[in-house]
Amino acid sequence: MMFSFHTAGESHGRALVVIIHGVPAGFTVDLDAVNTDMARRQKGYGRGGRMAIERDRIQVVSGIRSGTTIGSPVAFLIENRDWENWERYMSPESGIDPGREVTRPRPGHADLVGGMKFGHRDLRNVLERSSARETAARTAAGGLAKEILRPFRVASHSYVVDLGGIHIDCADVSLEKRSENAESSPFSTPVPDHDEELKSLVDTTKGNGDTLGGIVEVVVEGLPPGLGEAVRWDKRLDTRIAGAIMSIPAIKGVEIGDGFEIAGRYGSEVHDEIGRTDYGRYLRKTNHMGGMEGGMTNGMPLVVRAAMKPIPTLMKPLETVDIETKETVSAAAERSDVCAVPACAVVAEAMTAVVLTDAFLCQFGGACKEDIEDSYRRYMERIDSF
Ligand code: EPS
Repeated sequence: MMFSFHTAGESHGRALVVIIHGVPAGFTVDLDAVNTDMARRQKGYGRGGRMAIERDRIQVVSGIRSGTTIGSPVAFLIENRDWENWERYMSPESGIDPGREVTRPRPGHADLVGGMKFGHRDLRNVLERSSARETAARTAAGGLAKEILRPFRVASHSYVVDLGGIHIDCADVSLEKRSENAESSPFSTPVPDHDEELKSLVDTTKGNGDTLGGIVEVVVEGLPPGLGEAVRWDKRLDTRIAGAIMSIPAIKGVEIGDGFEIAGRYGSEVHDEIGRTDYGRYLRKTNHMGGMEGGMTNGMPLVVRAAMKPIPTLMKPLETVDIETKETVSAAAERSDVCAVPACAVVAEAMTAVVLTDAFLCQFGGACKEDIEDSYRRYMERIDSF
C-alpha cells in the first residue's frame, strides 16, 4: 500500500490522531473542505448528546506547509472536547474508575469478546477504542484523500438510501441533486420527501429505548478505467473497497453495483453493454456492475452500498451476564446515538476515497504532483486511442 493511515485515540481520551503516509508532495489541501467533512460526520437527527459537545476540527500537526503537502506523513489531531468531563477517569497518569467499572457487556458491541481477549475486567478499556468516535479520524484521512483526487476531477457523493427499513428511492435524481438534498436533510437522504416519516420513526424508536440501522450509498465519478487489478486477489479493487467499508464499526454488509440483487437475474439482464461516447471513449450503457469489472474500475461511476446494524447501546437494554457476579442482568447503557446512519455515509465515503487514492497512486505514483499528472496524462492518452 502506498497511501494509508493509522489512527489512535480513545473515545473519551484527550484527542484522536491520524497519521496518513504515502502522501505525495505538491497537492494543495483545502483544510476547510476537510473540516466540512468533519462537520458532515457529526450531523444527523438521532445523534446522542456527544455531538452537542464536540466541534470536530482538524489541527494539522505535520506534512502540510502553506496549504500544500510536502511529501512527508500528514498528521491531524482532533481534540475531544468531552475530555474535560472524562479526564478523572481516562487520564494516562491517574485515570481511575472505582465503582464505575463496566462489567455488563452490551450484546452486539466489542465489550465481552474484547474484554476476554485483552484480559480487561473493566470493559471501558475495550469500548473506548471500539467506539465509533474513531471514525472522526478516518473522516479526516478521507478528506485528505479527496484533496489528492480532486485535481483529477474525481468527485465523491454519499447519502442514506434506507433508514430503519424505510427505503429511499433516488434512481431518477441526478448525482449533484442527490448530494445537494443530502446536505440539507437531517437524515442525509438524496430526496427531501422522507424527513417527517423518518423523524417520527427516530422519535418513536428513542421513546422505546431502541436504536436503528440503515443502508448508505457512495458514488464516485471521474475514475479512470483500470484502477486496481485482476491479477492478485488481495489487490483487486473490489476486495479492498469491501474490506475498507466492512472495517467501519457496525457494518454488516457491503455490495458493489446491484450487488445481492444480481444473483437472482439473468446474465443478459445484468451485464452492462459496451458502447462509445461521442468523443470515442468506451462506456457501459448501464451500470449494474457499479463501475467495477474484474476487480478494476471500468470508467463508470463506482457505486458502493453498506448495511449498518442498529447501534448496540440500548437505553432499554437486552440481557447479558455480569462478568463479575456472573448473574443475568441488563446490559450497560450509556449515552449513545439512536441512529448514526447519516454519519456512516460520510465515513464510507472517506474509506472509499482512501482506497481509491491508494489505487490511483499505485497506478500513477510519483513523489510529486507533477510526475503523477504526467503519468496520468500519458495513460489517458493511450486509453483514449485504445
Ligand atoms: C461517536 C461518539 C460517541 C457515540 C458514538 C459515536 O460518543 P459517546 O460514547 O461519548 O456518546 O456517540 O459511538 C458509538 C456509536 C459507539 O458504538 O460507541 C462519534 O463521535 O461519532
